[in-house]
Amino acid sequence: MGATLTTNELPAAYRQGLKDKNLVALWPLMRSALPYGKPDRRSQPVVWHYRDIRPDMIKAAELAPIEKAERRVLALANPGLGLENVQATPAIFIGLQLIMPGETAPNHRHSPSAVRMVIEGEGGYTVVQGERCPMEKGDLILTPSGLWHEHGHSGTGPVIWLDALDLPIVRALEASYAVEGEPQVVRNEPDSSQSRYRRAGLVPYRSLDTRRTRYPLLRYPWKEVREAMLALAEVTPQRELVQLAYVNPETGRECMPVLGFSAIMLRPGETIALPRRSASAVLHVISGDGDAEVDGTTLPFSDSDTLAIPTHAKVLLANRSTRTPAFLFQIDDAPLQRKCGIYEVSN
Ligand code: 1HN
Repeated sequence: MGATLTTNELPAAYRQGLKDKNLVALWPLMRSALPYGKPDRRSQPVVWHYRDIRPDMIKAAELAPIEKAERRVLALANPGLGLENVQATPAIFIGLQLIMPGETAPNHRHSPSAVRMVIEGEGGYTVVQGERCPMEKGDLILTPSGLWHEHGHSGTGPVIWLDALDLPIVRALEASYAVEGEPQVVRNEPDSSQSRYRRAGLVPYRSLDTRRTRYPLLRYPWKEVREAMLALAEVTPQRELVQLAYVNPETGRECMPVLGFSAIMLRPGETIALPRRSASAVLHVISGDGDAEVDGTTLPFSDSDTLAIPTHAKVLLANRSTRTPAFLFQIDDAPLQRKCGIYEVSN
């Protein structure tokens, strides 16, 4: 393939004529739109250490009163994508949110979908569409597009959680907006992980016949996910990844349309490659110490750290402990990529 023409090689009058008519010659842009062989990526492999962020979170309680902040969030922004764009990866927004005892983050709903995972503190809860979801460390709580949600804190000490949203996608579609609402009326029953969907493999009978609820399960308690991971690890051969996907219990498919969620366990002393995928990802360390080698960059991680993994990256994960497992929570854009027909996996 020979060198392609640049815009400057076109006669000035022709260029001006195109501009005046809102036209653009594609041939000089072809290679940046469609790079050969592999995509150009601006996203960098990044690690955000919780120990560095925590003091800034606590300080935010003074600097940003909840009444004025609406949501007290520090965004984990990938420098390769421009900090002002608040993207951890091109599809994934990640923030850390702080709520203090007695505070409430007011009721609202919005077009982007969100999930939360608690990092520290007890007594936090999120009400989603009238369902009160307690937030214990490691629990995954969904607030899908359009569902009312508000947060509260009835315990002591700070509560800090990780927020993940498909905001960059919804913003790119110029479809991002929110609506504020009155406080919700909370249903007097436990969340559905403790009632209707108490156990994997069992669903309310009528769900076989009736039109399915789109989001039947909003809370995935870590206590149960952890037990399931330990049991899976027992039967998973060495050199095979111990990984569980969070799915919709009625469809068995991904629980949200754009972002996907899974838990990874690194057994004591284990070093293992992730499959190489076209999806970008964020890894959040629920517990453990180790190293992630991402496209040749080594990122050390400990409890509550968060890492950005660019699309198509080569990832090697190592658990530094020979005694305890490490647990990682993975957020990726594989569901969206599957829908677009662009999802690829290789080993
Ligand atoms: C949002 O609504 C929440 O509801 C958290 O807690 C983080 C980040 C960007 C836009 C909206 C929440 C958010 C957000």
